[in-house]
Amino acid sequence: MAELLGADAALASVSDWGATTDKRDAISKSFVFSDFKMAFGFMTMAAIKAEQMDHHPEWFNVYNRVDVTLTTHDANGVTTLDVELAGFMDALSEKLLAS
Ligand code: H2B
Repeated sequence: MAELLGADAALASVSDWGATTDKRDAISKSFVFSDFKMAFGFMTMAAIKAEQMDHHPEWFNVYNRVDVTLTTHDANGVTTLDVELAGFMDALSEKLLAS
C-alpha cells in the first residue's frame, strides 16, 4: 500500500494543483490545451502511465479541457501514487504545450 500523505502534504510537491471542493481527501487540476486533439493525446499518454502504475485518475473532458482528480481509493486519501501521477501529468502537459 502506498504511503498516505493527505491532500495538504501532497500539494506542497506538485504544481498548481488544489484540494478538491468535495468532502474527500483528493487533489485536482484543470489542464487546458489548444484543441481536442491535444487534450485527447494527453489523456492517452496519461492512461498508459496509469495502467503501468495500476493507479487511475478520475477525469472529465470537454473539448480542450481535462479536469483531473487524483486520490487513492484503496487508502481513502492522497498517497505517494497520486503525487507520482500528478508529476507525470504536469511534465506531460508542459511538453505538449511547448510542442
Ligand atoms: N486507482 C486509484 N486512483 N485508486 C485505487 O485505489 C486504485 C486505482 N486501485 N486503480 C486499483 C486500481 C485497484 O482497484 C486494482 C484492483 O489494483
